[in-house]
Amino acid sequence: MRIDIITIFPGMFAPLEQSILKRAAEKKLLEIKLWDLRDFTQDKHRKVDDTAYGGGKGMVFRCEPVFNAVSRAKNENPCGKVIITSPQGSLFTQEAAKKFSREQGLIIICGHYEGIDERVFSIVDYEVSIGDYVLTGGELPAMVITDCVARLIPGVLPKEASVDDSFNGCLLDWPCYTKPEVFNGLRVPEILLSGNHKKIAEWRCKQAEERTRKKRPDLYKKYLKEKS
Ligand code: 4H4
Repeated sequence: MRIDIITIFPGMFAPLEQSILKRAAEKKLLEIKLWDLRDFTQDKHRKVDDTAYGGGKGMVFRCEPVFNAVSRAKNENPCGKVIITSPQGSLFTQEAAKKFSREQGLIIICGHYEGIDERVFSIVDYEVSIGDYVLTGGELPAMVITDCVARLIPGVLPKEASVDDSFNGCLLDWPCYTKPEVFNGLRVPEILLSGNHKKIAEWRCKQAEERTRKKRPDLYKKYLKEKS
């Protein structure tokens, strides 16, 4: 998958060059290209924003550099769906990540703290929020979306890793343990040492149900509804 990210802070994306995403790029499963929005301005000051028509405080992202950057990205990622990160967007969920991971490509515009010329949304396919809180910029949301989508691309996660993790369906993950069997007097549940895989699977399902009921009653209600 090809993911193009349009941003005024390309230096913020170093985390995407590490770990699993670095290996995915090396395996040619994922290609991430950053575009500095300032490279698509026409003035010597490389202005990406300007004062708002109608007055009011704050600056607004100009549409021309964004249109130019998206057009340039489309040349290399012609099937890329255009996403803009914004607190006003649809909430990003694991289901949305699965949907995006099935696309041939994504072009992510990092939203701006002040606002974006409304005409930009005429070229946007999805306006996406990572949660009901306000950040200083859309770069962290772009990294969250990229990370969550990329790990779903077949072959990106090590084969022993679990794609089937929390938020798959409606249940949270069951508790997990590793060596030692006893630590600070805290024991690993005997069932996990039994070797009885059927019983272990039953215990894990019960634990996931109980954990979801306690921690995320909203998800548990959805789980019961889908189960019935
Ligand atoms: C927009 C900040 C508007 C402040 C923003 C204002 C998110 C999020 C986000 C940069 C944008 C912020 N993006 N999920 N949550 N002027 N982006 O917070 O209304 O105060 O995706 S304002």
